[in-house]
Amino acid sequence: MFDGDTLVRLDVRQKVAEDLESARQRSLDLLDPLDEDALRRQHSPLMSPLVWDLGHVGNFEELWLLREVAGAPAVDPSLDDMYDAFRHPRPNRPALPLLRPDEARRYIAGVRDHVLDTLDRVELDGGRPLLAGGFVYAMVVQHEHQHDETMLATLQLMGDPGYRPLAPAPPAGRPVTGEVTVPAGPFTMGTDDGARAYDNERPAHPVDLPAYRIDAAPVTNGQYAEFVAAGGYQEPRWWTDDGWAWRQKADLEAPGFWRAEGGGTWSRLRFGWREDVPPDEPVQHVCWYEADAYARWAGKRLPTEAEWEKAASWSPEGVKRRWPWGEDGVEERANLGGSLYRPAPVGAYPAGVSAYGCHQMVGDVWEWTSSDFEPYPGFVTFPYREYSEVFFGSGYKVLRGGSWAASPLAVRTTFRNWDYPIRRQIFAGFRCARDV
Ligand code: AVJ
Ligand code: FE
Repeated sequence: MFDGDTLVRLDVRQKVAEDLESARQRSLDLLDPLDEDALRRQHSPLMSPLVWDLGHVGNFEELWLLREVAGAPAVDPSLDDMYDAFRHPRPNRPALPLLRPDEARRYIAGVRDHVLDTLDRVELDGGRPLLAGGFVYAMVVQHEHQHDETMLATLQLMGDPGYRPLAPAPPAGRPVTGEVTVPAGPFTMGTDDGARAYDNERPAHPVDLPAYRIDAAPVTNGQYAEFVAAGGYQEPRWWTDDGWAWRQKADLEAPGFWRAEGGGTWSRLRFGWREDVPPDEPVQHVCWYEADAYARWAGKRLPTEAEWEKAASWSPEGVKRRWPWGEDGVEERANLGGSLYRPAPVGAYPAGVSAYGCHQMVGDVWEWTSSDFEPYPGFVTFPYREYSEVFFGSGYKVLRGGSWAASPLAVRTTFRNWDYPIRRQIFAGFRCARDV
């Protein structure tokens, strides 16, 4: 006989083992088609060699689940140095004495075997906040999925040979136009979920917003192409001063990976293969400055992250939702998890609308907000400063919602991502908002 608590703990362990396993399967599958050179090379100075990501997820797992949780000795202390992201910034990583792909795979598999051996004996509810509700395990699973998304961004930047994953066709879209109005009033921003959420999503706190309008769907390629055709990249008045300076310096003319084909039509490179730009898909590979300029041209602005989160997670009845539509059921309701390898067209997930009527708030593309990455009132670092705290106040802009490449285990309506306003290697787009 098990009492209720024992049953809950058994479920948590089983879920942990499954989630670790599926994250690892995803990492290995992503890299499986690549030869040793493609894994070892640096495809962009913004990114790591793919074998570094692979070893790093295993080292992160070793540091937290073996050394910190189980008190195990280091497998090899030199690996801790090599996979320390702060000691070795991305441009320097190709010069490291990286493990060969087979060595990296063996290292991370060894760590994993040891982790699964220790899982039965770990005291999840013994009062250590790190372990409560399985937090540290969820953190390691999220970390691996985050690096899987990072590896997909690297693969998007890889030149020859193109990467051609097997992917089903996305579901059909349907027109979604216009805006929804979110009435004035307070909502609960962030969460107190100590089992999954990162420190930067906590604590839950009230935020009172005036009424605003927000687009019912992300801005599409077709809409963005109108901005380009209207000379948006030639008109400083749509851009902030910093944005215009960057547009000049980087010679921006259109979203990343687009090429003009004449007569106002565009092609794009997707994983190294050229194709027509699909007009109904949310635009991606735009930087914050481009998103901000488009919004001004359209007579609107970017939403603040509070506006984004209220439209995504709050209901008129005053209930906070984990997902825009409710508590579970991501399948069929959002393009997350990476299996499509692209955004789906606008309107493809009518069952995924938020209470206020916004489509595709999670999945498809990360959405730039107007907000800087800052701590919430009452923020407490947990469990390490280098996840969030060291990035506060450094000019990062917040992105919300997760892209097609993000795992449902690593996204929720309270999840906060961040990057510099010049960056467009991530799978980022946006929607607009305005005052009522
Ligand atoms: C939260 C996506 C900005 O990739 O830099 C991975 C996540 N932190 N390893 C990043 C992360 C440590 C982070 N982002
Ligand atoms: Fe990392």
